Amino acid sequence: MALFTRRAALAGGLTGSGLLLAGCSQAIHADKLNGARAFQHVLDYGADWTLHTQRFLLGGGALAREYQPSEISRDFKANGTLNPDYPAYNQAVSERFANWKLVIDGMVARPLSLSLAALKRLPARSQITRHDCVEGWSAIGGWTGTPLGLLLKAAGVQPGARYAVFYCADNLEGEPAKGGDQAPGQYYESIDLVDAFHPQTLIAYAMNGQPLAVAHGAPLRLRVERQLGYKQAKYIQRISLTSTLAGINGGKGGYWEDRGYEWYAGM
Ligand SMILES: Nc1nc2c(c(=O)[nH]1)N[C@H]1C(S)=C(S)[C@@H](COP(=O)(O)O)O[C@H]1N2
Ligand SMILES: [Mo]
Repeated sequence: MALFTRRAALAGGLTGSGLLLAGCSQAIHADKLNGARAFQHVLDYGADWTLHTQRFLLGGGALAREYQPSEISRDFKANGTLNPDYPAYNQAVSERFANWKLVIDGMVARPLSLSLAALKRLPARSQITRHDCVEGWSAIGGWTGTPLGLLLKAAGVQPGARYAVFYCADNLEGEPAKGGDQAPGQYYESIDLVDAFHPQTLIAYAMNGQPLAVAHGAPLRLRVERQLGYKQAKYIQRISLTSTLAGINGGKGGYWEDRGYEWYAGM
């Protein structure tokens, strides 16, 4: 019953977001994305996203619990990097991320480079969920963003791809790498394609109705709601599809995983 209600709510929400599609192809031209062709897939996908969601749920994929607006935590602690604070990032903050690009590459048919504005014109989803950090605190927050599955569908997942790897702008140990490259100490994360296509997995740009604050990962962060806090990569610059995590930094699929944490941080 609870599942059915949530499913109905989800379908309703997504139908509503379908109304945004009209402005979508314009956005594509304005931002000179990789031609409108790739984004026809987003449009198509938006149209049958409800179907995908229902299939997913009927297939047994559970949704993380969602909360009411009244349950949102007044004080959502920020953790890990609170500000990448280096010249290129500070410049981006001062431009309100007008020139920030989200790159989607690796094992995709059509690599994408999306501005924040282009991302915001795509169908969005909002959800209120609980974030659990292994350090022993939790907080409930509202997130709005683009379903990752929709972006990956637009990029075209190549056969053999198994993981989505998220490259962040912050380096916890040294000089930050540029534009989504890797360097020792650079924060990164990864999830499998089942979680990547989960309907609650978002590339979030807003928290509690406001643009994401720097402390919470501006301009873009991952929400992968069935997993713990360290999987929720902040400051995302690049998402790359790969068949293996070997060869990426420590090879364990994430900054904390390389330092001993579980790769699958299920709750
Ligand atoms: N890029 C980046 N992402 C990150 C971290 C980080 O240090 N850098 N810390 C992780 C941890 S341990 C947690 S609990 C959450 C904290 O998110 P918040 O600052 O929005 O609370 O972000 C995760 N994602
Ligand atoms: Mo955490």
